[in-house]
Amino acid sequence: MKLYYDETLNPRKACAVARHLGLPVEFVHVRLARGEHRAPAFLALNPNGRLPVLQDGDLVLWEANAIMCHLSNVAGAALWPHEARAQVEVQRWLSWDAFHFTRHGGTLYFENLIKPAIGMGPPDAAVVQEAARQFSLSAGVLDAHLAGRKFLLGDALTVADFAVGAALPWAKEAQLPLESFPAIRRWHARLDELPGWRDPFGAAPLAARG
Ligand SMILES: N[C@@H](CCC(=O)N[C@@H](CS)C(=O)NCC(=O)O)C(=O)O
Repeated sequence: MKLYYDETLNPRKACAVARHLGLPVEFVHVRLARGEHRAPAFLALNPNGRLPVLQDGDLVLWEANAIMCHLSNVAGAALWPHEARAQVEVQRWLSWDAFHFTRHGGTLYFENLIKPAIGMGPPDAAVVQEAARQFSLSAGVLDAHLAGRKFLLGDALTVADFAVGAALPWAKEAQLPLESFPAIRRWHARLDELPGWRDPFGAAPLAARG
């Protein structure tokens, strides 16, 4: 399997799951800042021109959430659960995340971190203010849900944790307003105990990882 990635938010989900599961994945670094995702060869894999992309035999899969589920299936793991009720719960959090939590967290990540880093100018203050407001509303929902739970579905770690947590490693640089949400901070610290989550882009061979 080949996993095309850069060290950014959406590829992080797929890389972290691949490393967490210890799968024999070849990591292919596609540098967004150099425009490598707009090369014809890459667009032939993903016409959206976005990362991550997974190539597994004749399957070419884009969308980080789908890639995480596929990797879990390949490993015979239950990060994408086998049981129907749990699948629906995971799907609920993936949808919520895409439309609310990481949608607005992603905007803060883009405005406060990516734009200045690639010379697109300073953050747009109005966009930042509205994204921070929306992010805080969603964070309140998440914080209440996580109080008394280890992971989003309870005791079992799932792809939903990898998705909903995706922006948190950049919380400081993206200026995510998390001060009022202790259960989210505790959950993030728990995810940080997983080597694959903590270091998804590391260069060491997978076999050498814990
Ligand atoms: N919905 C896609 C989003 C992928 C995405 O936007 N990836 C960013 C990197 S975090 C990207 O490749 N951006 C390139 C561009 O916007 O030109 C997914 O979850 O995989």
